[in-house]
Amino acid sequence: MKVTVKANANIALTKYWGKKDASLKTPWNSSTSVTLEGLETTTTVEFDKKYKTDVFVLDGKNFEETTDEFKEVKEQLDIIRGKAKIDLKAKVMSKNDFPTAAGFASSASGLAALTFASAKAAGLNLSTKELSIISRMGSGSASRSLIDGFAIWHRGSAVDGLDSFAEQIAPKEHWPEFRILGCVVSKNAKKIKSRAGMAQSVKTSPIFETWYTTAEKDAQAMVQLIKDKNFEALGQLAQKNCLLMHACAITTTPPVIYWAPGTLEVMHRVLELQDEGMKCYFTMDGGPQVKIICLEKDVKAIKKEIKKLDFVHDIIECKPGMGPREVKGHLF
Ligand code: 2P0
Repeated sequence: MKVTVKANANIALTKYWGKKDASLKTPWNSSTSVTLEGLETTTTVEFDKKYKTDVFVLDGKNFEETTDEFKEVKEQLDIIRGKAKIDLKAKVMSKNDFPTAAGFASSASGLAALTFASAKAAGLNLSTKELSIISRMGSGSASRSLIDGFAIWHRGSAVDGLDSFAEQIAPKEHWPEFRILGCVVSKNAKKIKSRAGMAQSVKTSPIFETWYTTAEKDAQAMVQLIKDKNFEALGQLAQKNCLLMHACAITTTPPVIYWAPGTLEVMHRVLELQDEGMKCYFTMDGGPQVKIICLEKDVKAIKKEIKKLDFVHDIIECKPGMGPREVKGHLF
C-alpha cells in the first residue's frame, strides 16, 4: 500500500477567488487553467499498521499534528480512508521542485499528488472526475491539477457539490507552443494565505459580486479561446481577469495586497512590450510572482528583456503539462 505520484501545478487563466460553500469548498465562479510541466510535486503515500499516527513530511520538514498543513493532509487521508473503508494510518512525504507558498500554486500540485497517490495506495480505482472532486475538498485549485493540458473547473450548483469538478478543455498536445514564464521577484513566503484572503474578500470587498459574475463569463469565454487557439484574445482576457481578481483582493478589509515592488516592475515592462507589438501578457495569483503568458517563438526575446529588471531573480519556463501519474522511486 505504497505509491509515489508526480503532479504538476497549474496556472489559472481565469481565476477562482471565493468560496460559496466553505465546507464543500465550492467556488462562486468557474475558473480555467493550464497544467504546467516543470512545476512539480512528488509525493509518496504509504498506509501501514506500523504507523500509530499519520505522518506528514514536506521538503524535509516534519509537520506537527497541530499545524494547518498536517490537518489538511489528514482531512484528505480521512476522505480516502472513508471511501476505501480502511482505518490504517499513513506516512506522506512530499517534495516540491519550486518555491513553496510563494505564489506558484504548490497547494494545487501538492493536494492533487496527495489525492491521486493516497487513492491508489488505498486500492481505490477512481475516475478523474471523482479525484478532481476529492482534490477540490483539499484545495480548490488542486481540482484543476488533475487535468492534462487545459482545464475548466465548473462551479456547479448541486447541494452536495458533486458537479463542481475540473474537466479537460484540450490536451497539452493541442497547443504545445503555449508558454508560461514564471518570474520570481520575491523569495519570501506570502503573509496572507489565499484561503484566508479570499474568505475575507467574500465578506468585505465591495466589488465581490462584480468580480464573480464577470469571472464566470470570463471562464466560459476562455474555453472557446483555448479551443480556437486565439492567443491574443486569450492573453488579454487572462490579464484583465487577473487584474479584476486583484482589485477584489486589494479592496478587501483588511487589504489583501500580494504585489511586491518586483511584481509592478514586471507588469509595467510587459505592458511596454505589448505597446511595442510583442504578444505577451501577465497574470498573478496569491503571491508576488508574475507569470508571463506567451508563445514559444517569443520566449527568447521576452526573457532577454525581463532578465534586465532589478527585482527578477529567476525565470522558470513552463509548457502545458500532464496530469498526475504514478512513478517508480519512492521518497522513503
Ligand atoms: C486560482 N488561487 O484560481 C486562484 C487565483 C489564487 C489566486 O486557487 O482555500 O490554494 O485551498 O481552495 O486553491 C489559490 O487558492 O485555495 C487559488 P483553497 P487555493 O488559482
